[in-house]
Amino acid sequence: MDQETIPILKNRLNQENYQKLMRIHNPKLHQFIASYLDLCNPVKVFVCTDSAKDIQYMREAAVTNREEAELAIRGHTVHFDGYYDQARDKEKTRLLVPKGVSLGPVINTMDRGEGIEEIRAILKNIMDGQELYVKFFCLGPTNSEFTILCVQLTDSSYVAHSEDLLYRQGYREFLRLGNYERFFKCVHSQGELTKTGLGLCVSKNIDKRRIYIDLQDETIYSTNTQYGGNTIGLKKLSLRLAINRASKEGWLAEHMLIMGVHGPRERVSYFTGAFPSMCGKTSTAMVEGETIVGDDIAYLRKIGGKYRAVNVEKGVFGIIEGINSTDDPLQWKALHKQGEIIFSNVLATEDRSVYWTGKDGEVPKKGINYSGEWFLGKQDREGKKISPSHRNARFTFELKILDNVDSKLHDPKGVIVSGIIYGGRNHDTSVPVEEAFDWVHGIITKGAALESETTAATLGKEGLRVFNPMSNMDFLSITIGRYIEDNLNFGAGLNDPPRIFCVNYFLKDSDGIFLNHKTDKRIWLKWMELRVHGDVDAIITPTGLIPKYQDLKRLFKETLNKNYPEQDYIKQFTMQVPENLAKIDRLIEIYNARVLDTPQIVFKILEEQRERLKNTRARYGDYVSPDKF
Ligand code: SPV
Ligand code: MN
Repeated sequence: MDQETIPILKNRLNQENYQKLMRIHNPKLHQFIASYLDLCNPVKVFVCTDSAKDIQYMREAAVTNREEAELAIRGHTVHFDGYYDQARDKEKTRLLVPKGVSLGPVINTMDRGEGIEEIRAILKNIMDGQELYVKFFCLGPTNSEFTILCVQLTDSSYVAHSEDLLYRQGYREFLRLGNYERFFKCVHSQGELTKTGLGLCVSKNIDKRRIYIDLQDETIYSTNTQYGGNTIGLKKLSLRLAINRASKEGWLAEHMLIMGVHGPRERVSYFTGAFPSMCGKTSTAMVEGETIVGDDIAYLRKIGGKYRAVNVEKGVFGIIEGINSTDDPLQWKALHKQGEIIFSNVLATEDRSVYWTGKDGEVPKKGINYSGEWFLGKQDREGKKISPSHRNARFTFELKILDNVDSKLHDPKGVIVSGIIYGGRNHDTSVPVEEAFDWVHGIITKGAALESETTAATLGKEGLRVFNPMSNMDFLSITIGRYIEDNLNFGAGLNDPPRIFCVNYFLKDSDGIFLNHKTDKRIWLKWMELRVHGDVDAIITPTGLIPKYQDLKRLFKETLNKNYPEQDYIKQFTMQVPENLAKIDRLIEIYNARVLDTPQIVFKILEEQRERLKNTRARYGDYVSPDKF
């Protein structure tokens, strides 16, 4: 061991914390911690074990440090991020790569040497006068082939508290594994603080916000920010490390939900699902009638010829906007229960409760939010109306708070996956649900072809189609071509590869009215579940396999007790040939111009689909009713 390590630790940690750390026989871990104590220079260090007492310490610290304020319901707290610190900072999130390495024109990288030098300068003495928390976590279930251990250093008790809700504790795993060297390392500092509403502290020096990910040393740096997506090292920041590691080792790390879909005779079939933001991922994962394993990140491995998945997390950091008692009964109930929940960037009301946009009931006239004192009609410096809660306002809770958590959440072997869902968003192109012909066709025309359409509610122009392969674009740490290749290869060697589907909840008619109700997704799930067991037939179209009317009619009746008129089916499942051809043109353009290493097979499969669409058009015209096939 480095000569310096032990004296530094002895000097900076009190007896109790020093002993907690030394119980783990891991020189590399000790050295890592010592080096950042030296650099960041906190006044105090707390080493958090998995004990209830230590977890309680973190919970209380978040309130006493004024990073969270207690609400009327026991266990509920509110946290604010700074006005300009409300979302992931894509520009300042960089992958550090050694000289000569390129990840293509789309992925944001930076020279490793320069990045480390810059971040070390920012980190120097950044924790002056602050307490540093040393936390141990486990990505994936403990004691499993999937497990990756992580250590998080942070001066934010909100970050530490959030991670306690979102991830499995890892101190015991570190003890058990002893000299385990392949842990992920996360260093976070919120930097200097300033006060906002309720006297809560927020990061002050947003100009020095940096999120750097060192792929070589598997280390994450995050500074001068609090927003979870920038600071919770174990979430999307570790996902980038995991994608890189997985690619070398032949498994996959995906931006995916995992859920149990309940079929006939108590049969449960597991699905994974990738949806870009605002495409219905969380509402699918938590849908009534099914069970949830995870809503955000999955690790996937081939074990004994089977495709197995685990949830990397054990909690949810979910968007709260729009949650109401009618459309989201399970989330609604969970959010009103006693128990640990952190509400972030919502409106705190006079009665120490919270309001978010779209919640049942009236909009309060005033309260406190991420802009400070808030009142109806308040505008920001640019004259823009400030809504009571931010569009990206969130809740953080443990999955176990939900009534429909799946019993296999912590299974170290994971669940066997029988279907994969890619969920896009377009108003005019894709049918509500469709199965791919096979693995390769699915990965390419469903996964690698994922797009989401910007809406009036998102920034920028409405109706733009944003390319987002497997909904993982923001998190890729390998080239796009290699990532698609990894996904294609994953199917080989599986005894019975999962069927691949796509869904689109956002189809509209020519008057701009949605063609589906929010609850219709329950029917698509039931249909997919029957398909993976070969229990229903399907209709072959140029783009895939679609449901037969009679099967959907029966499922609507059985599941929702609803009549499903044939005219609705025809409208929803009409093949939109010009729009599908335009989508192929867009994809080929992107894969030619913006991806430098597109596997040839991508073009081949897309061209074949184009041919099928053209033949259909020659025979039946532009818009083809499903009964023609
Ligand atoms: C997402 O944006 O996909 C999220 C939230 O799940 S964040 O942690 O910000 O990535
Ligand atoms: Mn996500």
